[in-house]
Amino acid sequence: MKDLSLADKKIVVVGMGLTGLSCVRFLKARGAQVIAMDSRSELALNIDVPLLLGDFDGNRLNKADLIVLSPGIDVHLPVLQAAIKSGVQVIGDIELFAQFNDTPVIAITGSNGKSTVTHLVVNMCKAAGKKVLMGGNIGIPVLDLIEQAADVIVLELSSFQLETTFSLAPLAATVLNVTEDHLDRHGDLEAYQQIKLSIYKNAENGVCNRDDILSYPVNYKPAMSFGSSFSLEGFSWDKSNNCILLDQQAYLYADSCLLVGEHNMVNIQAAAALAKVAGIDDESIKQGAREFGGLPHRCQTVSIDKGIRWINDSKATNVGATLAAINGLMSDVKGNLILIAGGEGKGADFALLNECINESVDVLITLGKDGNKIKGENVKSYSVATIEEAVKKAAQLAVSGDTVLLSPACASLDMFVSYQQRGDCFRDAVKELSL
Ligand code: UMA
Ligand code: ADP
Repeated sequence: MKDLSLADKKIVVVGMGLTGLSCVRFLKARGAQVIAMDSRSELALNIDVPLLLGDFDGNRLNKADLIVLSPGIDVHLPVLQAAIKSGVQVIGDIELFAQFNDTPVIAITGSNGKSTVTHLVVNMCKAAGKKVLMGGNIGIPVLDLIEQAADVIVLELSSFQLETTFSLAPLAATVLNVTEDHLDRHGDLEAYQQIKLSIYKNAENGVCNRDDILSYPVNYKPAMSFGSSFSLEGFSWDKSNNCILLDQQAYLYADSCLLVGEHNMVNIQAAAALAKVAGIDDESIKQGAREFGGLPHRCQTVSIDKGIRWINDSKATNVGATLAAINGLMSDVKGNLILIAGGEGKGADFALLNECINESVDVLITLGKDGNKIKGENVKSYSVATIEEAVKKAAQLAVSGDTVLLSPACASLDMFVSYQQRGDCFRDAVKELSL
């Protein structure tokens, strides 16, 4: 481990969620003088450092040697900008990790597919017999990994995390795709895109999506590329034979894999390219890909009842994910497609989704704060108040051969504590139907 001294440094950790708590543990263990802050007015925590609740204390922030910010807190808050102006450095936990870690890192970002690709890469490394750790936005704070011995660490990174990361130098890195997300936080698409692309800055091997212009850096030579189209070089997709190709040669047939949908074939390519440039052999890559069945709440079939397929894609929290679900599943939809969508729109533009609904969706059921922005012309549309009501409505309308897809294109936080809770409610309501 690199030996940078934190002893006696005055460090303020802002935000006492998973990240903040891991930062406090890490910094305390290295002898720093830590103060914790959280804007909640009440919070009972078992931590051995002063905890300041309520409005962030500008005086304390300005006097710090370093501020470590949680990803959910906007670095543009005036009180943080004032501290930066007065010369205090603000970093996130990933930056702190980067300064102390010396295990090779494979880093994954993108608007959609991060968790799926992270798990795929982990599976591929495991198949090769490597000791592999996984962390970051996936739900495991990176500083909790740093003491553990490993051959490789696979990190899922969000734009919130990358915004406060400056010196991470991954062995392999990718931006899977860039479509509108988190614009309420980053302001506009360009700002969000630039934060995502910063993952390539110090990367030894960049792995890029040829078919997604926003995620492909200008004047950059990737180590490998992937995409949903055919290509002479790198990983590509042969749609007529349902096969992933490498340098034009058959590499992996879709029907040998548990994952389904064209977007997942792109995810497998991305993971394979990352693993390959990180030195994993082809047989292990293929084995890791074949055996991965997908994560809950991502295009997951929760029931097939009376010939109706019910799919939970609650993790589709932005327009790009819902477009991928509709387009990726269309070839398997035999009857009507009934879409349940809506929630907290995060400032997104729904025009592309509404076009896709016109073309591919037969019945639209909307709910939530921004549900009324999701529309289809000449598409039977219903507005409901709850997921349970949406499921009941869909059950009244569906017949054998139809597919009911919950793919909200919105965050869940206007109605649920998480996308998991939204997906679980959907699954439970579907189960109720057959009782
Ligand atoms: N807080 C404040 N003031 C604020 C906002 C929050 O004090 O203005 C406090 C809250 O009271 C709370 C703490 O900050 O005590 C929460 O911090 P956080 O929101 O950064 O959440 P963590 O628990 O630290 O979890 C974070 C990521 N959360 C976010 O980026 C919002 C988790 O990603 C990640 O798994 C975890 O670190 C470990 O790395 C979640 C997420 O929703 C899954 N990510 C977004 C996404 O995937 O779209 C980016
Ligand atoms: P993330 O971690 O980036 O949110 P997930 O793997 O959890 O990504 O998938 C989130 C949503 O995005 C799911 O609804 C899933 O069906 C969809 N999705 C997965 N891979 C892709 C992709 N390559 N392109 C577009 N959407 C995708």
